[in-house]
Amino acid sequence: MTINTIDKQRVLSGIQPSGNLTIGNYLGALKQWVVQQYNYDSFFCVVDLHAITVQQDPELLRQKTREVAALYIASGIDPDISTIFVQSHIPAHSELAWLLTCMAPLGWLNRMTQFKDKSAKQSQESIGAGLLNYPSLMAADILLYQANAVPVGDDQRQHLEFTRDLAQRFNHLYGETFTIPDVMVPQAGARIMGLDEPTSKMSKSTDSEYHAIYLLDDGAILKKKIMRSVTDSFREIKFSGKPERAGVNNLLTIHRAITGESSESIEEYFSDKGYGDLKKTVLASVIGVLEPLQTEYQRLINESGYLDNILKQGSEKAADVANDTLRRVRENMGFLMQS
Ligand code: AQP
Repeated sequence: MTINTIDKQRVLSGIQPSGNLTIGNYLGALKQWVVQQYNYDSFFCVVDLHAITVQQDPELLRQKTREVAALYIASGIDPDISTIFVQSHIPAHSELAWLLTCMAPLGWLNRMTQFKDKSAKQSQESIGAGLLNYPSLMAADILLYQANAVPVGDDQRQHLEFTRDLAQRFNHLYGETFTIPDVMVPQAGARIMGLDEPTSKMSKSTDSEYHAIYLLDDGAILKKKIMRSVTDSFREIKFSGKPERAGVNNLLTIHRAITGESSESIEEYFSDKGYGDLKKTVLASVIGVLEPLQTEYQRLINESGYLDNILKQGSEKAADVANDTLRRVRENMGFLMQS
């Protein structure tokens, strides 16, 4: 059953303002949002409520929230076409997250890879319950907007499956309420790995200096990071699933995701070249995509009132849809409705 009444199918996605956005966020998420906004009724939020599942500095969180919203637009999300908003501006997210938390089986939550990975980095005493409940909040984000599809990188696939299972469970218990969303993972760039440790996902909250390519890194820093990236001693430039070849594979993956060229033509191009050439070519393609993005970012972050206006308009539109769903959820669950 599709609850959307509009002609276009709807998508929803978001990024946490938990640090500097990486080329992984761009290639795994933003780049495909830009293309899809013309075909779908698109809602893109800055998921600040997710960011606080690990401790954030309040001033930095505020700053990064604006920065992420500006990067959405600088990457090509058109606020005249897509709805851009901040998650915490819509209280319905927190409320539905609680309602879903109450029916999310602990066994399902405990199986989530992201929870296992992130909690392994902290002591038992310092892990907040929000980290465990992160997937219920993500389910609330998606289900509030009756999204038909969710464009995410491969790392979020498990959370999407969780959302689908929870929505089905809810519909079974309380009657048809939510659209069951499909996952949409890009073919190239679905999982970009750390430059310094190519068997781990590139993440914005990893501290190591040479781990991530940030969207706002300048040319000199990009050069330093890419030229120092981990490769191997095989001297063969080919895509490969082998862990010992992960560094070269990652550089090739970044290049393919940016240029859209086929794997075959990339391998052919590098067949008579060395790792130094590979790094220089990847550097050029990264700079080619980041330079115009950074210019646009600087232009709009300095335009007084522009961003706040976009976020205000976005949250008004988002609230209409979210509150409508929440009203139906409350009614179906048996809460006493106010007259
Ligand atoms: N390395 C990646 N490769 C491909 N896609 C990625 N995404 C993130 N990293 C990669 C995609 O970006 C979107 C937003 O992610 P997020 O910030 O909400 O959460 P995350 O997946 O946990 O991203 P990070 O960078 O690893 O953040 P931290 O370090 O704060 O946890 C998602 O669509 C994701 O797939």
